[in-house]
Order: sequence, then C-alpha cells, then structure tokens
Amino acid sequence: MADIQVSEDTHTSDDKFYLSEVQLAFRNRGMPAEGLRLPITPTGMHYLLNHFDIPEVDTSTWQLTIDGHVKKPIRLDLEEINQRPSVTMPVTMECAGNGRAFMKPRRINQPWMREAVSTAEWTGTPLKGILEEAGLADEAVEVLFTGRDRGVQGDEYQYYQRSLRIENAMRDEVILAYEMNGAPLEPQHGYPLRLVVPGWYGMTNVKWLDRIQVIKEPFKGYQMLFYVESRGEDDAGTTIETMKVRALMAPPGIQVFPSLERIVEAGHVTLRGRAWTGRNQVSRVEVSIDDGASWHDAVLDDPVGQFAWRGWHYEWIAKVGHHVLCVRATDSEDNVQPTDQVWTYYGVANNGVARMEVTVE
Ligand SMILES: Nc1nc2c(c(=O)[nH]1)N[C@H]1C(S)=C(S)[C@@H](COP(=O)(O)O)O[C@H]1N2
Ligand SMILES: [Mo]
Repeated sequence: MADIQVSEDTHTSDDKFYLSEVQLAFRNRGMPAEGLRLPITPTGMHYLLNHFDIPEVDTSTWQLTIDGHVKKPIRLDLEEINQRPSVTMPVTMECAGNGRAFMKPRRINQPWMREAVSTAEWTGTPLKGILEEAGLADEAVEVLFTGRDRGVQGDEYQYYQRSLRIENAMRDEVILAYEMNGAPLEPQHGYPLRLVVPGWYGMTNVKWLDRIQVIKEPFKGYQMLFYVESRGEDDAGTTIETMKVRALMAPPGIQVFPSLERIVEAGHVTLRGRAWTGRNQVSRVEVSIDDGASWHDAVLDDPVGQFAWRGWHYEWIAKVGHHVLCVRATDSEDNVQPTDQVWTYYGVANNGVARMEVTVE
C-alpha cells in the first residue's frame, strides 16, 4: 500500500493502537465471536456503536415530529406509536467499519476487527404508513432522520443525521423500532425509538430518532459523506448502502489467552458460523483449512429470516499441526468475498476473508 498517502492526524500505519481508539473500543463494544453460534444475539451481546454521548430522553415530553415537505405534519408520542400497526423481524446489522483495524494505513476511528455484526429481533411500526398519512409533497426527494445525540465530527457540529431516498424510505420492511428482542430499547441502542432499515449497513439505523423531515434536495451532512468507498479525502467515492456478502466462523476449540491463537483437539470437528448479505441471498459458503489454497463447500442452514444471516457448518477431520482456517461466502449475484481486504480511505465496506490460526493437538 506504499502508493497510498493520507494525513497523519486522521490515519496511522502503527501496529499499536492509540488511546483515542482504545477509548472508543471501550465505550462501544463488539459481539464476542461465540455469538455466531446463536441465531438471535441477546441484547447484552449485540454490538454497539455510538458516535456521541447517549442522550437523556424523558418520554413524558418526548415526541416524534414528521414535517418538511409533507401535506400534513404529524406529531406522535410513544403511546401513539405503540398503538400503530406493528411488525417483528430478525435483522442482521453490521457496522460499515467492521474490519477497519486491519487496514493499513488505518483511519483513527472505532478499531473494529470483525466483531461489529449481530442479529436482533426488532419490533416497530412501518415507516411507510406514517409517511403516507403525512402525504409526500410533489417536490420530495429524500427523507431525513435526526437523532437526539449531538457532537462534533469532521469539524461539523451536528445532531446525528442520515437520509434515505423516497423509494427506500417507502420500502415495506423499513420500521420505526421501539423494541429489541422483546423489550423496550435500552438507552445505548436508541431509546425510545430508532430507525431500522433491513439489509443496510449499521449507520442507516438512526437511534434516538425524534425528527423525520421530508426534504426536496439530497442531504449532504457529515454522516452521508463519511460512508463512501473512496481512495482519499478528495475522492468523492461511491456511497455505501446495503451490506456486502460476508461469512464468519465461530471460534473452534479453546483460546490461548491472551493471544488470538486457538487449540483444537485432533479428530472430528464441526466448524460453524453465519453468513449474510444485505443485497440478495447468500448462495454459497466455503471453508479453507490451508489459508485459502483449497476451498470446500459448507452446508447452509435455512436463513433466520428474510433480512437475517444464515448458519453454515462444515465437518472437518482435524490433523495434528498448525492450520489457518478461512471462510468465504458468495451471494446470489456471484459476488464473492475478496481474499485480500480492499483498502478504503474511511475504512468502510470491507468484507475481506477472515483468517483464524489454530493448532491441532
Ligand atoms: N443517533 C445515532 N444513530 C446511530 C449511531 C449514532 O452514533 N447515533 N451510530 C450508527 C452506527 S455507525 C451503527 S453501526 C449502528 C449501531 O447500532 P447498535 O449500537 O444498536 O448496534 O447505529 C447507527 N445509528
Ligand atoms: Mo457503524
């Protein structure tokens, strides 16, 4: 990557991590890889990513406002939202920055390895019904979602804001969620209300949502500009939306604390994990036990839901020695995970193949 030059205050090529990165890693959290054994991630194991402070919300005065270029602005309190039609569905969410720590140079930001993915059961009311009730004006092009958390990022003072084009905002599966795994949202996951857009990378799912504005021009705030696959600060890049295909393996055997290495007993070992994509369907998962030199088809389980990951397993006869295990998935449009992670300026949308070192004894 010698040809890539980036500024030193936003990026580093250091193998060690900065205090600011460690602080982010403690405030937020990843799903322990054992969570890949479970179809639904318990709330306490679900990954977490907050840019700014968790806001305090008093639901006795809290309201959701729907306004902007609509025929009839609406205000709803939590009880009114709860009384609307509701749906519950498992949704796999992955942070767009998953894998950032392996980039070189790496963006100074949440230093995920591969733990920023989880699947929860979300309950909420379809956004479509609310937008139809408000009535979109003819000039409407996007819907802007604003959270109550505020901070500074990229020199921009902001409330966390993301937009969706009208056709995406009107999709049936897009919901305003007030429950996660059957309980009210916990403060860190967006209490009392968040947007859930199945299939899209994590940043789209605006937490602590209290304002929905229909707008007549594309929104260009910082949280839109950051989520692009670009080669540098001056490259506008391509906007990222839905999750790329990816598979991960639940760690077999036992860990050699505190290293990343594992010890597995020789003989019959069932390797398992989960695979997902936000675009179409996972069509194939392959496992390698020789660092990608040869690949073997894994068996796919049924998906947990239309917008959730599917389990896979592979029966391995483990022979004594040192092995590098890899797993890669392919989607129904024949996109396959790259063996080498593709470098992007913001360290987003990386779905490079995961490698795990194991010693068989
Ligand atoms: N208001 C608000 N919404 C937000 C964020 C945030 O910082 N503020 N982080 C986003 C990002 S980057 C991700 S990956 C997901 C994480 O959701 P979770 O913490 O519930 O797993 O929330 C998204 N929604
Ligand atoms: Mo994220």
